[in-house]
Amino acid sequence: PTETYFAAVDLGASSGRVMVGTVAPGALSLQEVHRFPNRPVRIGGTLHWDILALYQGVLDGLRAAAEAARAANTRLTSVGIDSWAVDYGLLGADGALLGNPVHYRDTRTDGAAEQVAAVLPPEDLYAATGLQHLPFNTIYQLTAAQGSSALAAAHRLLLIPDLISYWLTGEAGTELTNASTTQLIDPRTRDWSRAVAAVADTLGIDLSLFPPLRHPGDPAGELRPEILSATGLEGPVPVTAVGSHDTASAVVGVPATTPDFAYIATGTWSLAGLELNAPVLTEASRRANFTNELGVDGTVRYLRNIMGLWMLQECLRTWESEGSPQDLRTLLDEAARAAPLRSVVDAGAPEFIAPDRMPDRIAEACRRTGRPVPRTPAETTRCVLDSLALAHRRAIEDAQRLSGRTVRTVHIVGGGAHNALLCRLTADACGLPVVAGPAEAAALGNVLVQARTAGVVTGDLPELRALLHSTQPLRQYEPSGDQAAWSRAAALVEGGRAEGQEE
Ligand code: LFR
Repeated sequence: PTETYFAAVDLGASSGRVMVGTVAPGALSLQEVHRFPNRPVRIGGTLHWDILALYQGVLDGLRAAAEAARAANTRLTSVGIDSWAVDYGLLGADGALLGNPVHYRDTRTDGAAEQVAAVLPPEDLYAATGLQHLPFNTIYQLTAAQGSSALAAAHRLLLIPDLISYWLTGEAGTELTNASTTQLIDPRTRDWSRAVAAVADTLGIDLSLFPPLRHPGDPAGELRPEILSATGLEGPVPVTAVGSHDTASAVVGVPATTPDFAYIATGTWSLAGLELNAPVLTEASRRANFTNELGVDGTVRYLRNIMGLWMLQECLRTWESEGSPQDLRTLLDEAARAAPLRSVVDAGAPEFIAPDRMPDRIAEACRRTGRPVPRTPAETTRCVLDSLALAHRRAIEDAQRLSGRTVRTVHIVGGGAHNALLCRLTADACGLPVVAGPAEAAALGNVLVQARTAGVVTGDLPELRALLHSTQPLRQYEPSGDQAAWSRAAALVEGGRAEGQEE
């Protein structure tokens, strides 16, 4: 057949999936062959990832991918793996996993930022790594893990996609886009930061635990014989390094047709910003809490983390546990009719990172800032979506100001592209047209990098994006509504932030 088949493993904070991407000249399609829940487990007061369940989900997915390829009389050309960032597993001298990876939302990092700041001031850390301050950056996790028996026994540290890749192939590497979220990488050299390395000993961080860096498009081994027999795949099947940070793959998956775009990768998080050729490491950028994560093909993902649909997911979970489960569709319909911009909170605030009691915490934030407290689930939902739209607007404004670039189109990719209300409110808040889709941008970006490595597609990011634009269903939202009302609401959130916590 003229079609080539690729498997994309995409692990998100609430579910994992294995997709089969089919690529032919001028054609690109994606089929979900397996989706499985990602259910973190709290044990002994610590929140963990159930990494073995995720691994099993990957194997089941690869088996389904093998069937899909067989049904089309072909084989998989390669496999690519991406997941959320910053978290890692530790391996002992014999290669055994030393405990379940700790979830980035766990509170073990409380206080770690102060410890790091005492050794490397925040200004210097930002100048060296360009990473926005998030309490869970790997540098803080490693600082917090100091003295733990697992870290003491560790011979190797693998970021989540690298860990899955290692189990599938037996080969270890540290993929660069994801490594850039550790806060141990210099975005100018795209290598380990010398400034951080100089203080690593003092912080108890052993950089030699990381296997050598590899880049999107690099070979990452071949599926081991026992994986082939467990999944029914016909070997050899290479694993190709992709943008293994899901957001890096999602940015590849933005179907932009011009360079003057901003993107918002929506899902558990909203990652809103620009694609740049060089990092912005100014003090203004640090104060605005903008990050310079590394992207595919030498790019920089200049963006801010915004709470995203996590706030709504957590509300739904709370309502359900309180015995009043809500139907999301009905809730969104009601929220669309609810009074606009009545209650707004700062959807960039770290106070919303931790799980549990989300409706109460939103109500508390409204109360604290003198906003009307949402009374119903629909009003809370409207508050979350208005607040996200405002945070999107602020991120895109700040990104332009700090980078000197101008944005004419906003692309919403990821799960939130299905949320028509969120897309419409974002267009209104930004006063810019929004192009929504594809929802599976991360898997598509993953597939495209594999396909280019295999020689099935050619070109730089604009060519890959042109293929997305011509093959994926997209929806356009034109801005409407009352710009002045959005500006007033933005000023209110801004005021609340000035009085409240620093970002
Ligand atoms: C999105 C994401 C974000 C990262 C967060 C934590 O899935 O990868 O980019 O900041 O999860 O890892």
